[in-house]
Amino acid sequence: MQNLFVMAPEVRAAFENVRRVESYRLEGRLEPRDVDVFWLRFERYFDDLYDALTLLYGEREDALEQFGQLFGRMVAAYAERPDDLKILDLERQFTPHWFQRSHMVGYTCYTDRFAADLSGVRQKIAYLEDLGVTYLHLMPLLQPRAGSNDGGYAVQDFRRVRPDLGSLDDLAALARDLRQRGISLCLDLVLNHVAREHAWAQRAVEGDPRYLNYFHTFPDRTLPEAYEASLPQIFPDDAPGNFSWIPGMAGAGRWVWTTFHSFQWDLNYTNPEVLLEMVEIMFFLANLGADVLRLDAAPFLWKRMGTNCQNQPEVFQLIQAFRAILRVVAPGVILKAEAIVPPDALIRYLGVKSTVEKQCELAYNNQRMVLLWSALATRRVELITHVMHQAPQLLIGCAPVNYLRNHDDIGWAMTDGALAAVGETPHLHRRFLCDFFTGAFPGSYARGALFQADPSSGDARVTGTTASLAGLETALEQGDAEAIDRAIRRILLLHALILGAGGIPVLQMGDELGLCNDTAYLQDPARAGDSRWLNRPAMDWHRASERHDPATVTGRIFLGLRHLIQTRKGTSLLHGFGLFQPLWTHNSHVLGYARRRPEGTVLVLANFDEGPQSIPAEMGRYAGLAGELHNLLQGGQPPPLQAGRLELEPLECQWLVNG
Ligand code: OTU
Repeated sequence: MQNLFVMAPEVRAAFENVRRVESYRLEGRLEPRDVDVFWLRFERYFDDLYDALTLLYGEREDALEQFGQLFGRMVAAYAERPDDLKILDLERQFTPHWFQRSHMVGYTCYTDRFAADLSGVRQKIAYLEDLGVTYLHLMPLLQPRAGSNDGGYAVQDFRRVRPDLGSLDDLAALARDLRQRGISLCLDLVLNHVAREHAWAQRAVEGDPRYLNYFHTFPDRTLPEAYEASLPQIFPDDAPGNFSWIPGMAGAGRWVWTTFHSFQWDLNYTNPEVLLEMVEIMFFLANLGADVLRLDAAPFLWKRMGTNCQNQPEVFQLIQAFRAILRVVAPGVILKAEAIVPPDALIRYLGVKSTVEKQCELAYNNQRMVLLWSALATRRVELITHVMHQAPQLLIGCAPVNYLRNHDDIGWAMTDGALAAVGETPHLHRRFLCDFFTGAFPGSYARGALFQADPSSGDARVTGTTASLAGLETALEQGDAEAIDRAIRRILLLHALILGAGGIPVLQMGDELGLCNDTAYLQDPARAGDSRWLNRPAMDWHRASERHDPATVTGRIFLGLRHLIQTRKGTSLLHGFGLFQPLWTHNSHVLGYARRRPEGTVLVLANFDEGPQSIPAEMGRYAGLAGELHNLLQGGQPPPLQAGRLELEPLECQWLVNG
């Protein structure tokens, strides 16, 4: 067996050979300078790519051939990349931290639920600009399977847009419009699985050996059971287990690996052809004009017996390969890891020491999201402060995506160790959070639902919109003005914390208007079994028309949010490059952290209590703010001080700086 590692000189020689052949082909199609740029980048990222592919596939007889194939496809995709995107690539290579600027503010929505279709989204760009959005994540929009399709995460055809949303041309036109107006487009790369109706899966069912090898399939339960022994269940409620029996598949029927639903078939990345296919889809989306690719379910890409089959070392080699390939062909495009995993695992998706700049540029900050909700329910900040203290500093060149809600559930992913450290009993605290956010706990203002309650483990997750979880739905129903006021304060407090941080804050569609839970999904058989639809309401354009009226609830939320967004954009102190220092404020209700930049420091304080609270005024000096304090969120006014203490209103957030 050959090993690419051992025969590195031969590989280099082969590479030189391919390079000559491909140069010849490239030259017919591109300006000589473009060809030079390609090779410069290829030289720069060759080692990252080579190391990753060698570790993944170096033992295979056909490794060199596969490498040659990949190479040819990179050349072709580069040759096809539109000129305007090539300029953008250059621009972003000169400003590699373009996505770290404090003007970056994201927004996530479903195309149909926001504006009917892609041309509808084009017409709503002004709305996004009004809010201050510069990054738009459109939820999966490629052709999914008919019927239940996990909100589009079961893709049947990666080369087509879902017909009712528009065409590929519409998508390219939207991407162009957004770019012209300074908004980056994020699209999903659903790379862990395909719909069972996808052509690859269909060919596999027919028994085609090439396509059987695109999936993990088994003739009987022996291996699936051995794997199951250490596998968790992602959707225990409606999709128990990790394997599905497909009668008649390849003749006698086979078990197929299906981590999520039985209609989502996991791809087999031990087969380099699968990587090649996905790389082509990545090029396709990049050349359509996507700026950010969201790597859906990234942790699951590689399976290993005896493990939970998440975050395996090969996952990071795959990401390293994807990233190196993109850096050569379309370096203006960055990767976002969708890895809802514990912090020590999450940090690996952003790169740790030796792998810095070889992993994703962005990753969801799931932990922060969960802890903010926990702090809101308990009105206490010990846990979030403790976890912030433990968290490693993010490396330069990558950024968290800070969010409160997305289209999924909230899983109470704090570790038992962290809970024990602040005196909580892990299972009781998680149980409390479920009870609190479903409104079952006495005195709770929240209105949410359970998702995937697993009686065997006692685990459950929660769904609901930000507004409903923050008490707005209950308060509106009761017509209680004070409760409405508190709910609005909670919504703004939480947003002030994702906006008053580094990384990219991303808002969930509807949160800017305080949209509450949507139970209409219960009437639709394709969605009724999935309570995550509760927090995926359709846009309410009537409510949106009230957004500038401060006398309405909608207006108070929208204008409050817009104020936070504009304040964020008005300071360089929230640029992604900064040191993050959590502080203990000597008050269990008041969260505090400092962000330091060469030009100054901002001290963020957040009172999670429903009454006024105060902290020692020396906290400012302790955080590194020497002179008089000014609250950016109050037009630069000094915060109220009383008897040597800094005062915060109920549920107030302050961003303090020196004058
Ligand atoms: C993602 O989420 C998507 O966000 C979900 O909407 C999809 O259903 C799913 O993938 C399948 O495509 O389990 O509860 O660590 O947690 O990939 C959500 C990552 C999920 C997983 C995540 C997954």
